[in-house]
Amino acid sequence: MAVIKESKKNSKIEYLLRKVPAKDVSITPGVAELIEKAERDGVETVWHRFLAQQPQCGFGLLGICCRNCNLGPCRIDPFGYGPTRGVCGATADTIVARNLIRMIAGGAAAHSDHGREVAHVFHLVAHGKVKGYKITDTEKLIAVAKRYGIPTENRKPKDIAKDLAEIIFNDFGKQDEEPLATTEAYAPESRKRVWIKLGVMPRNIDREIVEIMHRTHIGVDADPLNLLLQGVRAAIADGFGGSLIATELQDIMFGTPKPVKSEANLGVLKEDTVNIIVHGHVPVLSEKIVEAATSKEAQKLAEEAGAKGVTIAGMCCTGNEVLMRRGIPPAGNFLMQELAVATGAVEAMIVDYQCLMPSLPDVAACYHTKIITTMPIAKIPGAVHMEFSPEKADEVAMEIVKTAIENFKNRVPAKMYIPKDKMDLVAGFSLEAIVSALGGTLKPLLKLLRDGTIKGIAGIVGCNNAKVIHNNSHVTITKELIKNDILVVGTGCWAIAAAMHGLLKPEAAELAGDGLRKVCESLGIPPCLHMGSCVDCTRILNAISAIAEALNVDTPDLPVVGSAPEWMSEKAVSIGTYFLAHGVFVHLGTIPPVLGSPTVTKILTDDVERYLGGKFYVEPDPVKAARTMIDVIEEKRRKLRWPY
Ligand code: BF8
Repeated sequence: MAVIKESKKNSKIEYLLRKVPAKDVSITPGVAELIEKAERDGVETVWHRFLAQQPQCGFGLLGICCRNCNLGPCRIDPFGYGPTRGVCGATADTIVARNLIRMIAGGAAAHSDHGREVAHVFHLVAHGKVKGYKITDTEKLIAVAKRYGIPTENRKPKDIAKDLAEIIFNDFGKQDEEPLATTEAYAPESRKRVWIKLGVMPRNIDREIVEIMHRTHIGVDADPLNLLLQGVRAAIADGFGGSLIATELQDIMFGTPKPVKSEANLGVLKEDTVNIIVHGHVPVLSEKIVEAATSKEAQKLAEEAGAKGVTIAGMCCTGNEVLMRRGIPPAGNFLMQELAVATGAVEAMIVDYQCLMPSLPDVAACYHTKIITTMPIAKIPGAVHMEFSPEKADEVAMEIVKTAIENFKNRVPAKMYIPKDKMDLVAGFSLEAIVSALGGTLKPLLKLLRDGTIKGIAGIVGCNNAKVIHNNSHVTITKELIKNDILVVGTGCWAIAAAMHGLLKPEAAELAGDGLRKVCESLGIPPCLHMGSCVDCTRILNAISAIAEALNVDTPDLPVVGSAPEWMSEKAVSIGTYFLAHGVFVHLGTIPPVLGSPTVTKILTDDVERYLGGKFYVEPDPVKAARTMIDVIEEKRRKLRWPY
C-alpha cells in the first residue's frame, strides 16, 4: 500500500508515496484500503504523522529529559560522555522516576475527572434535580451501598442514593489522612495490609495527584523509589477513587451490562442512512445521543432529509459504553478515528473527552463531516462546539442529532467509500453478568481454575499505538493465550480489536484449548470476554479480588496476568500500576520511557515484586510475551499445588 512520507520543499508540505506492505500498518480488514483512500483524498492520518516524526527524540524515549523548571530543558547523556545531571543536580534516576509518575498523575486525573462528572450527575439524580437521568439498576445501587455500610432495608432508592452520593463526594473532597472510603469498601483486606505497610494507602484522589505534582517540582523528592511509591499510591487512588466510581455509578444510572449481540468495524456504517459516531469516554453524553438518535422523531427527520433512518456507531471507550448497554456497534478503535471520517459517510462525529485526535477537524474539512465538541474542557480548533450539560441533556442531545441529520444533504457520494468489513460479537460481560452466567456464584469458575480446565485468567487492556502494527499484538497475544486454556477478559481498545477479529463471538471457542473450549461451548460464551471501557478495568480488579477472597489467598497468588500490548496513554500507565499494586504480573508491549535509568527499570521489572507481589514485564514481540505470561500462570499454579 502507499503511505505518505512527508518532506519539506519550497516551504510547502509535499507528499511522496512510498510502498509499505499493508501488513506493516494494520491487520484489521478495511484499514489499509481506507488509508489509501485518505491519501488519494489528500488527507493525512496518524500513520503519516508518525512517519513524519521519525526519528523520535532518543532522550524522550529513554525518559531522561526534564522540563520541570526553567533552568532546563535538561537531558542526561545515556552513554556517559555528556552531562550526568541536570542543571539543578537531578540524576537520570530522579528524572525518569519524576517523568513516569507525572504520567500516572495525568492518567489518574483523566479517569477521576470522568468519575467526578458521573458522580456529579448521580448527586443531581439522588436529589431529584435533573430530569434526563434516573436510577436504572436499583439492585446494583443496593449492592454498592452495602459495600459502604449504608443501610438499605426498607429505604427508598433515592434515600440510599443520597447517602451514597454524599460518601462519594466526600471521597473526592476530603482533606484528612484517612484512606479513601472506596478503597476501604472494595479492596481485599490482604492488599490493604500490604499497602498500609508500604505507605501507599491512598487518602483522596486529588490529594495523591497534587502530591505527585508537588514532589516532582524542582527541589522536592529526588529519591526514585520514594517517587515511584507515590505513583503507586496515586494509581491505587485512581483504581478506587476515580475509575471504579465511574463504573459503579454508570451502572446504577444506565444499567449494569448484560451479554448483548452486535457488530464491529467500519462496515457498520451505512451508505443510505445518516451516520453518527459517538467518540470519547463518558456515557453521560453518549447515552443521551443514542436515545435522541434512535427516537422516532430523529428517524422521521432523517427520512425527510432523504436518508433511510439514522445509524449510530461508537468509537473508542464511549463506543464500548454504548455497546455494552445498548448494543450500539463500534466502528473502530483509537487509530481508526480519522479513517471513520475518511469514509466520507459520517454526518457527525460527536466527541466528549480523552483520546480525541486534534486533527479530526482537518480530516473532516476534506469531507462534509461535522466534528462536534461538547465538553467545556475539550474544545478543538475547527470543530463545532455544542455545549452539553446534564441539566439540558435531552434538549442538547436532540439539537446535536438534528445538526447531523441536516448535514446529510451535504454528503458527496463521489467521496464516499465504506469498507464492507464487519464482524459479529457478544459484549457486556460485567462481573455481575459473568456470575449470572455461572449460575449465580463464582464457585464453578473456581473449580474450573483449580482442576486446570481453565489454566488462568489474563486481563488485556489498553490502546493502539502507531509504533506497532495496529491490533496485531492484541490479537496475537489473545489467540496464544486462549489456545493455552487461559480465559481472556478485557476492556478498552483491546475489546474493539478483539471484536473486529472475531474473538468475541461464541464461535471463537474453536480457537481455544480443549478445556476452555468445552466451558465456552457449554455456556454459549466466547473465550474472550468484553468487560467494558477503560474505567471498567476495575471490573477485572473486582473479579480478581472476589476470586482471591473466595479461595482465601492474596491476589498475587492467583494464576492471573495482565497485558497492555499496544498501550500509549497516560491512563494506561495508571491502570497498569494499579494492577501491579494488586500483585499482578503486567506485560507492556510498547516500551515505557524509563530505560534511561537502569535503577528505575530494575525497580519496576524486578524489585517491586518483593513489595507488591507483581511486576512489569516489557516485551514487544507478542508471541514471546504470551509464552512468558503462560509460564507465569503455570508457575503460580505450581505454587498453589494445582495441576499445571
Ligand atoms: O480509555 S484504550 S486509546 S480509548 S486510553 Fe484511549 Fe487507550 Fe483506547 Fe479508552 Ni483507554
